[in-house]
Amino acid sequence: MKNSILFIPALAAFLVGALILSVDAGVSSSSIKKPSACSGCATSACVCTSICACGADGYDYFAYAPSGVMGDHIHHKGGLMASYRYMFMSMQRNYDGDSQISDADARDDYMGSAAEMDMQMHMLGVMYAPSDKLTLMLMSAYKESSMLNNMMGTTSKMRSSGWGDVTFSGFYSLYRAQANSAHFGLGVSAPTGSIDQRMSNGARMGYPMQLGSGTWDMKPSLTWIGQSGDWSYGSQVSAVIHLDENDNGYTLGDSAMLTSWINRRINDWSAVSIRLTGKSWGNVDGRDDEMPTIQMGPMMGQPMAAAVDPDARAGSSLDLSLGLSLWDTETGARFAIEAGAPIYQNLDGPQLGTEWFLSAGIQMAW
Ligand SMILES: [Cu+2]
Repeated sequence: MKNSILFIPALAAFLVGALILSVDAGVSSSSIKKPSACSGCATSACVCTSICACGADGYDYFAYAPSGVMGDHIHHKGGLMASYRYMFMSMQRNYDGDSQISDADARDDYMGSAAEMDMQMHMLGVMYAPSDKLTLMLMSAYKESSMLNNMMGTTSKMRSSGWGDVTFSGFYSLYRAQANSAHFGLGVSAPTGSIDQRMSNGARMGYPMQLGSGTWDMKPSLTWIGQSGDWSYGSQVSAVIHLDENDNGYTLGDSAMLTSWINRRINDWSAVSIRLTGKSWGNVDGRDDEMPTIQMGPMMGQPMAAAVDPDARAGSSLDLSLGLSLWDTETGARFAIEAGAPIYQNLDGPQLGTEWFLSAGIQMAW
């Protein structure tokens, strides 16, 4: 784990270095070559956000959000895109409120505690625009999670893996001008992911180890993107609203997020980014009766550990992340990577806090 902790400052140093170099080199919009796919496009006739005045369909990804942002862009009529994105999140310490607590303290009101958790996601997405106003997106993810538990002095690791929920979204263009644009998104997530992942003893794993929400969910979002010379920037506000109750008797907490980013162009095929994300999410409503409870004593019937406690799930956080984006001006391929960590988190504890996260993906547009 030492290596992973060193990774963040290393990436930060690299990105800051690249940013300084690009500023030193005095890259200006006039020195940026128009991608060849954009050459036939007269600036005055185009209605898009990009510097080359062709937007994503001209394979200039400069105005796109960093890797970790979903639904950040729309396409021109007939535009098609396929994407693969890998996401990783590491949790290594328990929190109560905004302070870290020991694993022993995390067991105070329980018999066990989680000491570590890793989550990985392989996200596949496809986008298609039936018109200039509307872009459709279908997305799902294969998830792999592992959690290290400490139950009265003995540690054990549990794992879950499988496909998560499938989200179908529509993004509607509110306006599009040369320097900025805005769109509204509405996603509907179907409960295709399992909420029945079990431990070797047959009891159901805790809420964060399950693969889906078990409910139909609404995912509204509003995105704004702007651009000025070698800088592009944007902001997105989004929410996840879980509708009714799932088959196991609970509803995951709703969440809301506001994220804002700035990209700095390095040359006509790369950019670096910095992003700040604030989010807040609620506790589980109801409870899964097949998650383990304490079997005797004064706490009988209470959740065995915080991971199976519906009232130890809520929180809020402020995350800082740095990214690098590389694209091919000829083929429409983009590679983007982003990594970050919370600079503040306040959790309904005891609850594992996020240590750092990463997302890396490739997109291909036609
Ligand atoms: Cu797309």
